[in-house]
Amino acid sequence: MGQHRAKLGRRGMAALAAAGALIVGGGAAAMIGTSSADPLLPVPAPVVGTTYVLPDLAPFSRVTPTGSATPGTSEVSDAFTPPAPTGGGEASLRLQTPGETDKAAIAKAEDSPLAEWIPVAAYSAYQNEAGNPIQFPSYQLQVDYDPADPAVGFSTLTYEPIYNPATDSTTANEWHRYQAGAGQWCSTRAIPGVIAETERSCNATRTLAQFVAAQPDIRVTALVINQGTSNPGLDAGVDLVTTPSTIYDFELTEPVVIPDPDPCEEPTTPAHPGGGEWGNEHENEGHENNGGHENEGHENNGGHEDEGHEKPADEGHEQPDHGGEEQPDNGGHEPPQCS
Ligand SMILES: [Ca+2]
Ligand SMILES: [Ca+2]
Repeated sequence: MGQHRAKLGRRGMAALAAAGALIVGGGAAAMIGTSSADPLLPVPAPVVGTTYVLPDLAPFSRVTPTGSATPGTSEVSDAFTPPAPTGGGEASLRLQTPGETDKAAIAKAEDSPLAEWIPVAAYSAYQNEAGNPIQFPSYQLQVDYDPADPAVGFSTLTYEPIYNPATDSTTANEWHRYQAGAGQWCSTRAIPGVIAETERSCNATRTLAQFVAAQPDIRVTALVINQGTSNPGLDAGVDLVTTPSTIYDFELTEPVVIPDPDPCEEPTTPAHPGGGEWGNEHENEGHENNGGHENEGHENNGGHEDEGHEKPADEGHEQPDHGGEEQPDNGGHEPPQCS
């Protein structure tokens, strides 16, 4: 959008609004056109690589609790206020674990070096209600530090605000952005060189860089968004889960994208004062039909007919010796070209 805005700087707000790719969620889409008083301002186009996760949760799957764990709930919801973090649309993933043994988790397979997650892993989270106010959903990575041996190397690394009190706010009823890749993680299992047996089960934390340093072959095999067990009374949200390959944006419906209109046919272009059309026929843009221009330096100065009348390029219209011809709102003369 920034590039677009710069190019269209001369063309006024109406043209700017028309030129921006508009993206709105299903709810807001219904508002378009209901009132001319509603400002229809351009909002950022989706970041390349955004993946919308709709109520079926694909490409994630709900994790079935094992052992003594009992199922909590996981669903896409717009119930929170606000329903999503800034830039996260109109909904989020809502996780609820009312009971002590309740567990709500969704997961998807991954296959990439753990090192790739260090600069990017992040998520936004929100706490609506909590039995313990420091508890939030966690960002988990299942890893294999010995990919060559099927019997060795599995663990689950967990990032949670409770392990990162120096950087992570846990204030309720507002969205927080947690830079997991830069923070402290714990491990369910011992990992040689980085997590001792006494440190497993989240009795110690390390940075992802420390895991990679100890186990250079360590790979991520799954991404898990988890809440519980031992999170009774927690009702929380997660959105904009960033991984090395994409950003997962949980939404009730696929946002509507209104593509850029053709800049050559936009209705905001004013009528040509000489009755011609903008941008296409240069010979009709003030050279012959507007009258007087032939006496303003085209024929008398010599050579100008070649510069402005026969070449397809627009060069003649921005030059000072054609000064009287340049229009202040001439949509056809700035890139992108309309030929
Ligand atoms: Ca293995
Ligand atoms: Ca969202």
